[in-house]
Order: sequence, then C-alpha cells, then structure tokens
Amino acid sequence: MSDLRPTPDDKFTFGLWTVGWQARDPFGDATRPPIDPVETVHRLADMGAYGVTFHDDDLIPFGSEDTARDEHIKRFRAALDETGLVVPMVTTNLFTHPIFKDGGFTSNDRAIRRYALRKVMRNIDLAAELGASTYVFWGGREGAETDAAKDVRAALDRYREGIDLLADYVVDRGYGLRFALEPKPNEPRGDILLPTVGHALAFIAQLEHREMVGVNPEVGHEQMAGLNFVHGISQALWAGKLFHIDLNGQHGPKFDQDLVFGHGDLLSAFFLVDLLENGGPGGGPAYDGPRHFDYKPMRTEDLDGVWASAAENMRTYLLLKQRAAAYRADPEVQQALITSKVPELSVPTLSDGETYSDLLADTSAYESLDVEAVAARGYAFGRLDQLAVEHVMGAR
Ligand SMILES: [Mn+2]
Repeated sequence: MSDLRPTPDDKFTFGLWTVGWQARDPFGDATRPPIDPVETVHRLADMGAYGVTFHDDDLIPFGSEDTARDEHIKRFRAALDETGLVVPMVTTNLFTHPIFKDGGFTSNDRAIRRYALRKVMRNIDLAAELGASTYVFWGGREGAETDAAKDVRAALDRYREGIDLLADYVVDRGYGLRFALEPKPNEPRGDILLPTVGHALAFIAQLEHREMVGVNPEVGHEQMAGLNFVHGISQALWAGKLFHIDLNGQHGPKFDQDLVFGHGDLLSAFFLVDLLENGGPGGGPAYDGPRHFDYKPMRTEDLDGVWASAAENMRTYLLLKQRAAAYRADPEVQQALITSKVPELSVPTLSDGETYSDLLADTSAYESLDVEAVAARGYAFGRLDQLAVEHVMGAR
C-alpha cells in the first residue's frame, strides 16, 4: 500500500542511540558493532524519516578534544545537508559516565551539579546551532536506591534550580528552544525523581519559566509504572504540555523493554494514535510535533534486523493511523459512541448562565430524579471496545 510508505510529512524521528544501541545489557556484552551517525542519517533519510535526535555523547564521544568535536559535528552536518533530515530535538547524556552515578542536577556532590549544568549548556548551544526546537531532559540517574541517601525536597530544589538556570540561559541567548521533561519511574536508579507524567506536570508548575517547559512522555516508562499511557498523554495535552513524545512498546510492569512501537500493548497503541491523529479540534491531529521513536532493536538482532526494526516502527504507526481513520469513519462506531454517551461528556454539567442556586432549584436534578432507573442504564462500553478490537484486527 503506497500510503504505508513513510514520508517526511509523517514527521517520524529517531534517536541516534536507538538504532545505534550495541545491545550491551547488565548481563551481556555488545552483540552488534557501532554504527557511524553519518550512516544512520543516510539510512533514516532513505527510509522516509523526517529527522534525527541525539544525546551529546552519541555524536561526540565523551571527553573528545575540541578539534575532534568539531570534526564530528562537521561530518554530521554534511550528512544532514545532503539528506534534508532535520534535528528537531536534542538531549544530554547525564547518565553514562561514572561521574553521574548519583545524578547530574541532583547529585549530592555540588561540584558534579555544576559540571552537569556546564555540560548541558554546551550542548544547548549545539542544539540551537542545528535548529532544534525542543531540548529533552531525561533524569535517569536523578534518584536513589535508599531513602537514607537522598533528601528528596532538597533534590527537587536543586532540580528546579538547574532547569530555571538553563531556561534563563536559553532566553538570554535568544534560542527558540522549549524544554521537555521525560518521566520514568525506575531504571537505572531504584527510584527516579519525577517518575510519571503527573509528577512532572506538578513540578513544572513550580518553575520560573513554566511556560517554556513541558513533558516528553515515553510509552514504556508510564506502562512500567502500570499506568495508562493514553490517559497520561491526554492530561499532558489538556495542560498544553505535550511538547514531544517517545513512542515504543512495553509488556507491562517490568524492566524497560524499548520494543518497537505497537509491539507491546497494541490496543493502547491504537488508541494513542487515534488520540494524536484524530483527537484534536474538529477531529484533526491533537499533536503536530515529531513522532519520535525511542526504542531499542532487540539484542538478538543483527544489523539487518536493526534497520528492519526502524522501518517497522513507522509502518506500525501508519497502519494504526489507517485503522484509527477506519474506526472513526465507521457509522456503527459513530452510533456506538452516541449510545455510550461519549460525546455527552463534552456538554458542561451546568447550562450556560446556570448557577448553583438554579441547580438547587431544579427538582428534576434531585428530588424527582428516578435514581434507580438512571442507575440501571447500561453504557455499552464493551461494544465500543469490541469495535476497536475488530478494527485493529482488520476484521471491519
Ligand atoms: Mn525506555
């Protein structure tokens, strides 16, 4: 099917660290060779991707001299220019080097916090130079294994101090960057600060430049915590804070699997794509940013499997987009939505101009309401769910 061929208009993006993962895990060595970022740019462009993202250390090995750093950036830029791939998002590695073993912004060691801020500022300059619009913060090492080790209120003060300072820096330099915080409940730390979308949104409300800070939720991270990703994304959209999104697959609460998008809770992936593509005003897209895949090709795969899995992310997204469109266009679905009173939830509970006094005076709302009869009404939500399942399975 021709419309399953990704094009840059689909805004699919990948991190260098995704296809580039050499598949080292806590129990085993790398199973694949490194991939040159220049090759990744060309491969992704050939597959129809829109952009590429990176942590500083994905592009420029940690500790590189300035001349080597410039050379890495020059080669990468040349590949971008040749292919037309863009860099919509950049982020910092504050987790691999042992200096960050107790975190970056919230390390108990003040010297490390100062070093972390400098590392981020340097990479923010590069992000702005490459035209990125979003800067992501995933604080994977910001956390603890024991409650004895971390004064969490002080850690949140330092987290806020760090984000506020970096926001000041971006504003003063005139960079057109917004920040997106990426929640995760655990791994690598036993417990990570800002573990869910909800925690991150509450933290953002305490920031000095809260208008330029949103979230970058990842499918697997919320599902590791047993949470409903579609609900999390809905609340981020409701708050005007969905600045970026990380798509992948996960089988429930266990270690972070980073599977191909849809290769986990497929029904949740379907409703997510339906929300992103059809959940906006008038049934259009609710989110127009990059569809960013933050996944890892399985450790069992060779390099051919790596590139195949990259393509599978995009194909699965486009298939779900087709399925969601068919679901929305199905007259039986439209009727079932009405039967289930789904559109009725958008009607305010009080009428225009009605007050609580009017509500108190309305005997039909309380005194004469047939409570038992109303309680007996079924919602037929099961029918809606079955229709969705049948559309996902291609049975309708
Ligand atoms: Mn992950």
